[in-house]
Amino acid sequence: MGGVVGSPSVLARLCWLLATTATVTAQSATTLPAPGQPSHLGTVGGFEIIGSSLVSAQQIFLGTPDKVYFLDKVENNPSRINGHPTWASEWSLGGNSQRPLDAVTNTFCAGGNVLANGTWLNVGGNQAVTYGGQPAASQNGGGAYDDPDGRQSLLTPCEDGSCDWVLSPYQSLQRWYPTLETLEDGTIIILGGCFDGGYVNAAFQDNPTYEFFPPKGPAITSPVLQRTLPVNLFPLTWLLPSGNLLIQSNWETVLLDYKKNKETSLDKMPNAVRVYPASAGTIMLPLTPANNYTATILFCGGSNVRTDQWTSPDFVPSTFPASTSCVKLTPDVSDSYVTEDALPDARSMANFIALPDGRVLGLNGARLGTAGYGNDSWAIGHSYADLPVLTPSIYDPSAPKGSRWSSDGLQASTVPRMYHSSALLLPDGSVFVSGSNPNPDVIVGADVEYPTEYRTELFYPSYFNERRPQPQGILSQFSYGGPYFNISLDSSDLVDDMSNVNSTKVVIIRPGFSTHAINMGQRYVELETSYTADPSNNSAIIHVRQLPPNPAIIVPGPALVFVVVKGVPSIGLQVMLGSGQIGTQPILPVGDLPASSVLATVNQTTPESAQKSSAEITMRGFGAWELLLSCLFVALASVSLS
Ligand SMILES: *[C@@H]1O[C@H](CO)[C@@H](O)[C@H](O)[C@H]1NC(C)=O
Ligand SMILES: *[C@@H]1O[C@H](CO)[C@@H](O)[C@H](O)[C@H]1NC(C)=O
Ligand SMILES: *[C@@H]1O[C@H](CO)[C@@H](O)[C@H](O)[C@H]1NC(C)=O
Ligand SMILES: *[C@@H]1O[C@H](CO)[C@@H](O)[C@H](O)[C@H]1NC(C)=O
Ligand SMILES: *[C@@H]1O[C@H](CO)[C@@H](O)[C@H](O)[C@H]1NC(C)=O
Ligand SMILES: *[C@@H]1O[C@H](CO)[C@@H](O)[C@H](O)[C@H]1NC(C)=O
Ligand SMILES: *[C@@H]1O[C@H](CO)[C@@H](O)[C@H](O)[C@H]1NC(C)=O
Ligand SMILES: [Cu+2]
Repeated sequence: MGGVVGSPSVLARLCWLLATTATVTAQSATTLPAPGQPSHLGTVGGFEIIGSSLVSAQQIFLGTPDKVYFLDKVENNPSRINGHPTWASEWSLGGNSQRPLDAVTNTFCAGGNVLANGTWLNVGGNQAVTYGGQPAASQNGGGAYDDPDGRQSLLTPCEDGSCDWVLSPYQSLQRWYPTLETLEDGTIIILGGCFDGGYVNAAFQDNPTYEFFPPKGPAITSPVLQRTLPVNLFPLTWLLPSGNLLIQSNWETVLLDYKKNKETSLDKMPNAVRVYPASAGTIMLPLTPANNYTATILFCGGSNVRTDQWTSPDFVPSTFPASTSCVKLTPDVSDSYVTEDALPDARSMANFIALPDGRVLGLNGARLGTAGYGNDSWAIGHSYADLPVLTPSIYDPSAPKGSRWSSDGLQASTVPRMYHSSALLLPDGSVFVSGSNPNPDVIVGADVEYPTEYRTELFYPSYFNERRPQPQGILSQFSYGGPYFNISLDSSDLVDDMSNVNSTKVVIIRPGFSTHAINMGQRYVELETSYTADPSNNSAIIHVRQLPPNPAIIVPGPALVFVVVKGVPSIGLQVMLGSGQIGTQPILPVGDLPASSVLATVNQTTPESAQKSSAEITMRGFGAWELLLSCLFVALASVSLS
């Protein structure tokens, strides 16, 4: 045996390593208090205006369960901080109160995402400007807004009002309109952008490269970004379970193996341009045990603009119809796009939001035109888009083909959400919607068709007013692999019907960083579960597998966990995925999951019936503790043998 397993001392070290890893996991993974019920009722299927933001919501993200963070561009917002207009803020959901934050650089059209340690990174933005969005005389402060050129800033969210943006010690290349995607080790890749700005990119100011945060050496040239001028800004990018990145830019699609700097071309995008400024609605569909965590990306809407048309003097975006076309790609499996049910309304600039029940909410945007604005005679005010689409639509990936999109029962918003709008799933399952500002500076007034928008709404999905499940036993930290854990649902959680346990799902959602019709890093992963149902009181224990042992399926960092019963989600709890540190994540052996079972109906009057049925005992899996114990046993045995 020694020859197969190794020397006793190696074996003992291995077991010690395993023991310490298991102990660290066990220590940090405390159980969170069961979630409660929403604090208020909602107008189901409709919107409610909940207030006015301090800054316009060009970029938003959920930093803590209670706090939404806003980033605007440098402009003349009425709120002030440290002697200049406010360009960043924090919205407390519980208190419905706001706090100005001091983002000092111009975050105009920046990108963002979150590191494995919970700190958010904001990268890029435009040069320093003065009133009206005009370039400032000095790029190093001074002038009307005293705003240095936008580069890299960091914010570690907080619940106590103490946190603010700080400039990063590292500064990337200038990047206006970059995309940020978090990687398996919780670092962030930063792709593309341009040095100066404009409606579309141009060779003289192109930055067709990628780099990393924290830095991993000089920026690397990306051939696909080089080939796809002028429509290579905010390249649509997803980390795939294979560890490759899908990059979609202008009409091209590639897989980037960023570890080897190698790109492989897939088929060209059909029907419409999906990247900015055509700005389709895009999302990775739920990764589930049923699809073996295989990623399919959905692209809908955008605009069918020829590459040479973007810079043509004859091109009038504001009258150019948006597309209804939807296509899907499963890039780890196939090179080819598949036609999907079309959108009910032509739409550019749609935000696609993963709902906890597995459906996708599509909202915001316009029927005509694209992202962008300017002083052109044909612009609507300054807007390059017109005819807002006010009614949301919902996509159900499990519905039969032909009926996956529907706006049935959904009411229109009263607020046009044009260029520079954003949307975000909240822990209570409502969707936070804000922004719209196709203007060079703050422009408001009754005569302005598409003003700088501060009104902020919630959209309430169909489940909002239902009694929410209150699962007990959700862990505060999840590991990649490792032993399963239990959560319990009582009769009320199962809507007094034990059979609802069959459709109960435990899902993890990263709501992402919302800007420019993209929620960077948004992801939905359903965990593998089984159950032991107890007919004596209509309750159930859900046995929940930890994260799949592959951080490319869902990257480390903060996320929300929902337990969904009969399509109704619990209030999402914020948890930490992985170690909570930037770096290679520990991967633990995957523990067995007990088979699902229904306990035998025991007769309350029989004394032995208090005992659990033997079926339940045999179901017990071979978890990490058993592994550890047997490992130690083997180690001790081989030590005493030598
Ligand atoms: C996370 O890592 C970044 C980069 O090293 C660092 O700047 C930041 O302070 C860290 N955040 C926390 C909460 O440790
Ligand atoms: C599921 O995916 C894994 C990892 O890609 C693969 O090893 C396995 O064979 C797949 N299983 C099925 C049933 O397709
Ligand atoms: C756009 O027009 C406004 C008002 O006429 C003017 O103040 C501003 O400088 C113009 N902006 C650009 C970028 O030309
Ligand atoms: C999970 O619950 C089952 C009963 O359904 C129990 O046998 C098992 O020990 C529990 N497992 C853990 C890890 O708590
Ligand atoms: C249901 O009854 C079992 C014993 O029969 C008990 O262990 C369990 O805690 C009960 N569950 C709930 C949610 O009341
Ligand atoms: C779940 O569904 C299966 C198959 O329909 C059924 O046999 C089982 O009893 C159901 N479980 C519960 C708890 O109702
Ligand atoms: C439970 O006990 C009652 C009364 O003693 C009896 O009528 C019933 O048949 C028993 N049920 C089962 C499932 O054994
Ligand atoms: Cu922009």
